Amino acid sequence: MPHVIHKIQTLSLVLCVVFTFNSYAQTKVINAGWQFSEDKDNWETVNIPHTWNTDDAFDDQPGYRRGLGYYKKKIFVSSEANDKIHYLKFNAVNQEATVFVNGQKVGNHKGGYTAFNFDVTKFLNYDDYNLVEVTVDNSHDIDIPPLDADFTFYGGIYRDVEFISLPKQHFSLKDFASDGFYVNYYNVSKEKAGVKVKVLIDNFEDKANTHLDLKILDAEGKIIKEEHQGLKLKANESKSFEVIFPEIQNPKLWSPDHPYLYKLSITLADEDGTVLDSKSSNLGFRWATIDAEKGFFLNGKPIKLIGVNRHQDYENYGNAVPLELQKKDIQLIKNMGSNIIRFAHYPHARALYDLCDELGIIVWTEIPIVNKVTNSEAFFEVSHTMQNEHIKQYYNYPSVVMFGYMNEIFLRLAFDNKSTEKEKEALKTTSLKLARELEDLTRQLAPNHITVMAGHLNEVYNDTGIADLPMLFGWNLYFGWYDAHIEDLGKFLDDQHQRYPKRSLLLSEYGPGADVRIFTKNPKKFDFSTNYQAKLHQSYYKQITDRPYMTGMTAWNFADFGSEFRGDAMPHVNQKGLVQYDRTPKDIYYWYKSVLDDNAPFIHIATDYLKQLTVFEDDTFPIQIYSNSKEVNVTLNGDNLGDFKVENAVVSIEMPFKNGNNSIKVSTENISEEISIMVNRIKTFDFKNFKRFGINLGAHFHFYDEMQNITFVSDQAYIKGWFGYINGTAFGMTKDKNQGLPHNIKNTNAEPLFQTLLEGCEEYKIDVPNGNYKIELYFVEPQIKPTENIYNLSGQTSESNKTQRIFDVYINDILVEKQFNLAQAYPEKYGVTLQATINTKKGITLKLKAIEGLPVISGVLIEKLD
Ligand code: GCB
Repeated sequence: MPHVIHKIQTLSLVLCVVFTFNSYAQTKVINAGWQFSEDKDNWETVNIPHTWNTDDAFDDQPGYRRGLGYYKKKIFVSSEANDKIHYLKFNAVNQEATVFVNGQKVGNHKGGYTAFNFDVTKFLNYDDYNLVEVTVDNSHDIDIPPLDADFTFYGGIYRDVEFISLPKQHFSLKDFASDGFYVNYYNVSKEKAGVKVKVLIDNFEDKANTHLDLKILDAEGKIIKEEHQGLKLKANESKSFEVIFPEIQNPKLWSPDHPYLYKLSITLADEDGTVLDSKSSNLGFRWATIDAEKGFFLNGKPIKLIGVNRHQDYENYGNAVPLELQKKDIQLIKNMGSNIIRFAHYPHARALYDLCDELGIIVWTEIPIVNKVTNSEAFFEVSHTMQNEHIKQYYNYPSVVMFGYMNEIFLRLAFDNKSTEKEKEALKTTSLKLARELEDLTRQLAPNHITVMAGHLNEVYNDTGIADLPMLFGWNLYFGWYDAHIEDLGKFLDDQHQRYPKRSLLLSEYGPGADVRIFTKNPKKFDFSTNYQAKLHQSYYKQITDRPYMTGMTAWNFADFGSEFRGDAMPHVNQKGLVQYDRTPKDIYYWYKSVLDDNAPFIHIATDYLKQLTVFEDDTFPIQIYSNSKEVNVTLNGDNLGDFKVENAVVSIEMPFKNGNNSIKVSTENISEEISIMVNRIKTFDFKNFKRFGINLGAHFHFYDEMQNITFVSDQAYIKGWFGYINGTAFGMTKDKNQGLPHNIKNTNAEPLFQTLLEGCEEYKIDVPNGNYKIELYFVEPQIKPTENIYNLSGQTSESNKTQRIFDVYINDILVEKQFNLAQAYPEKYGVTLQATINTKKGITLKLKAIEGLPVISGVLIEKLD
């Protein structure tokens, strides 16, 4: 899929330099005007957030640039700041950064998703420009997680860079780049709640006397508690202090429905009372518990956790996404009615956790140890550092309830057919060892949080005992997609629950791929139709809410996201989102809103993507209506179809559409929703209501092609007076997989047209009336090298017969292509279009005469010329 990038220049967002004066502590965001180069010869000016993979991770060339990127920028430091301590802070650089100031190396950091900083004081020149250089590397590195995962590892400096100048006494920045203080709670109940704060102070000069001032303010800004503490600091000492507030009586509790926040403010002042440094944090009083039998409880009340996973990237931006856009995600997730987000598979921007505090969304956050581990000291060390950074930087957000550290750690092992049994056992042992260490570390650093881990459908998580390490185990389950049937979910979970009754469970991932260009009245497994997406999610929701022991479920994924090697209906993108890659909601988003959000009456008619729906003769087409009401009344073109009971937030109605514009109106007692939908009703195949007719050969679904603005209808066996194949079979389709060629097809954006095809079709008839027609035929050679893409259905490759395929193409006995040999004449997986104009008095018959192998064909488009 060639990907055209329209860079939106959000100048106001990226060029701003923000100065925050915290008395004497000063933070400058230095995002604007960096020089960037891939080779140190050619430089361009860029702004942070930046990545060099926005384009190449989506083009027709396999792979994307994983290597070095160089950044440099000059910053002026005035002599008025020469008594300060200066830090450079990077909020995230993927994935390894080496930082230089004025030509001298100041430090190196490994890991692409957490913040780090360096004290650069001794490298600076005052009243002068100082050169900051950063060498960034996103190459595969066996010592840095993630080693392997289903998302694109965009390289670059993609979160804010800050230049921080501090007086000689300040809140420490040295504890894994945390804010230098940690909020803990004690005795939290409806009646009372206590706060204790651990503060880390660094003193960079002779002994000093300072004061700590801590205040708790309510949501209106009223001070409700205050603590002072005088501190004596020895020369060059780093010291931690604990300040304990007396309990607050009758606190307002924090929950998704009532996310009441208090504020903590901390200032550090010198002997004269001059403020040196200040910090603040949200405070939220809440307590969370889990019960293997009864599920999740917040503040003593049961809550079914229902929400989404989120990846951080965004169409056309890679991971370098303006924060304002990212914040809209959190708002969309809240508006859908979610009460939980799993920030997968790595820590996301901290501002988003702030928003979760404010909006009332419970957070599961984790570090990116995904699919496999390396048995090296370095890998273990980086993993430990990452979890330290993660917990210390994200500790104070009341929304963060769960800290995790591994996802599907045995995935590669499960698909490994090269290693010996001994090697596999060794890998299990190493993974388990790391898991134990990280579990211990997490419990030690975050004793009041719930520890979590997610696994995939495999007994190895039970057999090794790894699933019993965390307090809550998440299953990522794709029944009805990669595995068996939608209905198997509940059976699997019941079995697990029976076998491991003490283990608390969450369904941490589930969902099918869905492309808004694909729709069908007959949804099938692995067809990427939005209809199948609706079917799976609606069933999963019921299966989970029917089971009290399940703490909850988080859909995979909130939004479509970049995964370079994927061959979904839109290649390079994992399309399991509830919203598209540009965040336009798919219909399923509104179904979730209907089932989860009862704040206000809501109706959605799921027709957003039915572009140029075609129905034949007296056929109907099923339309889903989503609502949080109990009953809805439906009219079609003014005819009352009746009152319908809404079950599981959905009503499905077979619509007897007329040709042309149809109006559907849905009303409940107090609201109504009306949409109009264009329908092509074809009573006879006469080309009167329509000029063009497209068929998606080998497919059971319709495909709307935006470029040509036409919907290719699903295929059928020949019906006299209409169209269809005389012989041939749908290539690569099985009962478990209804996408023929799960690959990027070069030279086209219309993958679903090419990915489904007929093989061995020697004759195809289209009974058009007499006249002149332009005909386009679409082809792709499906025989390709096998891949190791484990995300495109377990173990199946799309390699067909190994012989070459040569055939002559005839339209009504006119030879339009002789000895057509796609493998010979075109690159691999290349979409080819043949065009012809004909005059016919006997309909259209396509003949693909085999010379060698079985002929293939992907689609037909016919245009009546007069
Ligand atoms: C999983 C992984 C996730 C993938 C997802 C998928 O189980 O945890 O990273 O993206 O499956 O879509 O296959």
